[in-house]
Amino acid sequence: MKYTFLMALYAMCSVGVQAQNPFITHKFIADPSAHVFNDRVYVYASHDEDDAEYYDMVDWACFSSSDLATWVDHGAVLSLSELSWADKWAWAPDAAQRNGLYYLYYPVERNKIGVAVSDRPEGPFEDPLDQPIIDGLVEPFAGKEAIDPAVFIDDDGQAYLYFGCREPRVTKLKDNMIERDGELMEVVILDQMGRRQVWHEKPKEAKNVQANYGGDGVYGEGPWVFERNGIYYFTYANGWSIDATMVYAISDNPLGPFVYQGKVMEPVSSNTSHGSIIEYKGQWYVFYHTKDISGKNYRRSVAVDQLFFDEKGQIKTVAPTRT
Ligand code: FUB
Repeated sequence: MKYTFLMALYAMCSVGVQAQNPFITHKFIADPSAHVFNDRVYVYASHDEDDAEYYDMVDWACFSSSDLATWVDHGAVLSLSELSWADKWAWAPDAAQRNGLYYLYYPVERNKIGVAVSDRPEGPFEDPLDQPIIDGLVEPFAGKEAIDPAVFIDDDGQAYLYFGCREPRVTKLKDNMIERDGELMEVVILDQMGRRQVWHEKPKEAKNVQANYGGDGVYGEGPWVFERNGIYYFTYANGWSIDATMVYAISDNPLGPFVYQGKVMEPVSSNTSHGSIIEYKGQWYVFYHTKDISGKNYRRSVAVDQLFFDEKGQIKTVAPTRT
């Protein structure tokens, strides 16, 4: 039944050339986590409801492409209705590949992260644990949000799971990818002078005045990690307001500390800015979302642009392609 449904959704959605953004237009899709699996780009993402007035998402989406121009919609790869331990808020997911299996990491209810497994990158994924691997209600950082998981597997095979809102966290994963290997650690971000960049809650009277912008290098949400030429890049949004955007810090260690460098891209139209970076066929790309189609922050659409580095490995700030 489920396979029949997915096969029906396995319709090609031609979107023309890659420069046309957003590149998925038949539904609202956000928080794109892109990966290259088997020479194909897979984008795992949130699925904003058509009439959304909040982030009340109920399932997770996946699209794939071999040319970034023509995309296959794989439908819902996992839904809240399939989970026994979560009821709401199917937010920004990520995925990883290891030992012939694919792992989907997904946050729910703003405080828990689960993992589901499939033998195919496009799913369907199933939850083998029947419980979260991160539970923000019982962890030492209780009160902060366990959202926005991002998995990075280093060349030595060690996998890391990053996540968090306002306070970025990381934990190592065991080789089976469904168990943590050790405690949660803070991801430390420093400025160029070596000073820690820490989110400060704004006083109530400051609401509406950049209340949800942490400061240039301050972590807000949406972590992503990749490695290039021995440099580990930690990218993230420095808040969720029209002033916030995707920025990055670098380190020689995937656990940090990371030193803030600057913007990955200029602010997008939506108040949230959440994306990912991959290399595909020799070209680097940044995936992100905007509200360019709907004009609504809760109804977002995914976009992709080329990304370039200078000779020192600094990211050249991307100007988002607008419709
Ligand atoms: O999609 C829901 C939330 O919006 C994500 O968790 C954040 O990163 C922001 O994009």
